[in-house]
Amino acid sequence: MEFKYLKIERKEDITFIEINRSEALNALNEDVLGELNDCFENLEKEKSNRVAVITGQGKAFVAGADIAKMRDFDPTKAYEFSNLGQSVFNKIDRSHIITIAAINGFALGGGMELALACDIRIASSKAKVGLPEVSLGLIPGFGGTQRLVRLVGTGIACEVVLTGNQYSAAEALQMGIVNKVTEPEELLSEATKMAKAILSRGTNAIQQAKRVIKLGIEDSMEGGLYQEKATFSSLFNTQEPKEGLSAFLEKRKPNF
Ligand code: DAK
Repeated sequence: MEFKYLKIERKEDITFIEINRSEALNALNEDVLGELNDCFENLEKEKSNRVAVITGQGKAFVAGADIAKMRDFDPTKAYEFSNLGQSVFNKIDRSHIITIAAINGFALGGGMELALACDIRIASSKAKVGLPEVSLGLIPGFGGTQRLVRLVGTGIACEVVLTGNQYSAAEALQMGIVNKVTEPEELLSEATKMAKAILSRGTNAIQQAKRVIKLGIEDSMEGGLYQEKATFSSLFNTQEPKEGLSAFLEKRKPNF
């Protein structure tokens, strides 16, 4: 896969996606969003793509949606742009591929929304996160108002969205926005370690677990529990539980 703004590398079964639009701190315009869409569409065709790490080049993860681009929007154009961003981030959120955001620097506005669309967030101690849209007379438009509240609850989501403040990695950890903070030079190795742990587990199990977790957020407790038992049961149509359970009883590593 060749892209102008994305550098894709596959190492040890992990796909690394680096956003590289350095002249604008990796800000998201239609081209970058289009490439992210095409990248996931391609990765999803291949079952062996199971875990992806998304990061940014330089001092930013992504510094937001492209401010220069948005200045001349009318309501129709704004709706189309929001629709494009939401559909790309939904694709990432709902993908069978498990995604880890390795937040190397500024993850602001659309950048934080991209990180929120990923399944797991690891931040460098130098990262800064926030949703500054209200300081530009906007609201988050790529899913931030909805994903953040589901992740951290209404109180923290209201603080982040309504103040537009930026938060350090340590603050983001305390608020439950990121899973983990590492030294900058250890960011990718920590993401790799987490990716490898996931890759070592049952292939169907990890994909179905992600699917059920995400379905459950949208559903009632009852609906989510139904999905859980139906999926738990359907895994027994595959060889994975047999192998996993036998390996435990035979005191060996499973070979999924
Ligand atoms: N868009 C475009 N260019 C950007 C940018 C961005 N978001 N962020 C930075 N840049 C550009 C700068 O303009 C500068 O370009 P030159 O002047 O060199 O040509 C270059 O990147 C380097 O930036 P700085 O010189 O500012 O770098 P500093 O280290 O001094 O500062 C910073 C870094 C990240 C603190 C600062 O650049 C900054 O505050 N950037 C803006 C951050 C921000 O406000 N992000 C949120 C954007 S709003 C919606 C759809 C989507 C959204 C909302 C609604 N609908 C359609 C309804 C989403 C909105 C957003 O994401």
